[in-house]
Amino acid sequence: MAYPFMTAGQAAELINNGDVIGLSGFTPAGVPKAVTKALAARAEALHARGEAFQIGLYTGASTGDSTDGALARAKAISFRTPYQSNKDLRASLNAPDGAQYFDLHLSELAQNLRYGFLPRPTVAIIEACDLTESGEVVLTSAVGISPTVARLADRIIIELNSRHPKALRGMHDIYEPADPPYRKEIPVYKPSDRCGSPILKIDPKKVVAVVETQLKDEVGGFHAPDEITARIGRNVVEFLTGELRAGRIPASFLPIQSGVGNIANAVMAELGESKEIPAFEMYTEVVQDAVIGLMKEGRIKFASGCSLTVTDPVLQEIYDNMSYFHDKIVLRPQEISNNPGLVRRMGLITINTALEADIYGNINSTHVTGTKMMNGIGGSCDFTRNAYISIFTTPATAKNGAISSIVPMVSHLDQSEHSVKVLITEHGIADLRGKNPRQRARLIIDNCVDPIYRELLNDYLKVAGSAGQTPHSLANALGMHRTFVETGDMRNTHWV
Ligand code: 0RQ
Repeated sequence: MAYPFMTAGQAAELINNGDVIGLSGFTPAGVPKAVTKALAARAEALHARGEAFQIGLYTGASTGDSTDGALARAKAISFRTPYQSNKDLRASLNAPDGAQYFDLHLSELAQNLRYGFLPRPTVAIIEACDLTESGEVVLTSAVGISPTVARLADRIIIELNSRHPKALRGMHDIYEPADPPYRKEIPVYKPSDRCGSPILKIDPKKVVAVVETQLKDEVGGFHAPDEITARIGRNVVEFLTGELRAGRIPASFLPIQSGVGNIANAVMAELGESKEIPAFEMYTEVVQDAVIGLMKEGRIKFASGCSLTVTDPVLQEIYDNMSYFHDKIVLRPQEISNNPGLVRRMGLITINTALEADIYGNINSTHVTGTKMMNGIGGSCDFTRNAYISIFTTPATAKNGAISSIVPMVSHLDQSEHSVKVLITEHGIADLRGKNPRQRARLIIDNCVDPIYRELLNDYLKVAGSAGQTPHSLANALGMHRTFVETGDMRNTHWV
């Protein structure tokens, strides 16, 4: 059939106030960029005429500025889930009258849409590198929730992006599980197993627009590892090599999941350099720059992910060397890349980053001083709760020492003490397995807290007293946060 080719502006005209849009992509990789930007311009023009225009927005995780940024600035988003990292959207969702945002486990979004827990997407916008007349779509640098939104939506807009080569065909593994009570075991037993189809099959009759683009993924760069992130990475390596020597990790090693951001990138680089850790596989959601570097060196044998969240030069390197990378990477829907059952089955070693941890091992990855949303939980809980060993990393301080990342009680809870096995900062390792809360507090304060905060936290334990399984002084538990809000520096804290 002949598809309706048109401009991004014309395609944006096909989207109505109140539509619920599902986008391809995961993080800024593979996300549509042309129609969303045109949609933001359309919203601004309509708002200037006094007309209402807002859409609900789903995608795999975060996006880039042409999507979340442009639409947030245009006040065009009524609700958004499951994860974001754009500064303008962040400002909007933290404002009382901004976009409604709900933070969701990434593995759950597609099934929540199928179950009818969330409004059904009416329009899917899918970035593709190839599209056939019979409705075979080859996705680009990510999968995300594409299979589900393309199936549930009434209308599909394809952004056909020639930045990505058609040779990507075969790198994706598209599989949508049946819903309960008919769901079966997902047949993935090791990271390189495939259980689905290399193409996404859509109903060609639903395609209302095809927009040709050449736009690059808007993946931001990483800070080069610095002394602190390198020390965190070396501590992760020290912990894992100790586990290998003790025989608690098999000599062939186990697949690694690694989170998002600068610290995760630096930790991967240190893991790659270790002489004791054998070449390993990744079963993760975001494949970041460091993973590709280690793959070239043969340190990473295979990576299963949901996206190639790599900077453009690194993406180009993959595309220039497709014969090398094609059979070493598989991109899956996030309900498979982050599937809790598969995480437990394969025995993943998971490494994620905290904004803050408390002395008992609870983790806050999302809310600054308990109120202001940073990004979201992403897939961190999908992995942590089901890991073989779950590790959390964080620099011991933030904002030049004005914040201690380790506090008496987290101001928001994302991972509970029951799921967190190991906490690591640049100062050391707290192995929390089999420890009671008092023992955990001792290990975390002695090994992980920055020396400038050690006395303060030891004094907290004194005011907390000895009553209860998990001693706390309720008058002081959030005292470090309160002091930061009032004075800008947690070092001014005095216990009452
Ligand atoms: O602020 O940006 O103004 O400099 O937080 O901190 O140290 O650069 O760390 O880039 O690794 O991000 C938890 C946000 C860490 C990320 C988080 C400030 C600090 C800095 C960033 P600036 P760093 P990273 C799979 C897993 C949740 C999702 C997840 C994240 C900024 O890792 O979003 O794990 N994780 N997904 O100064 C106030 C504190 C702070 C603080 C740091 N205690 N209070 N500010 N900062 N600690 C991937 C996906 O799901 C897609």
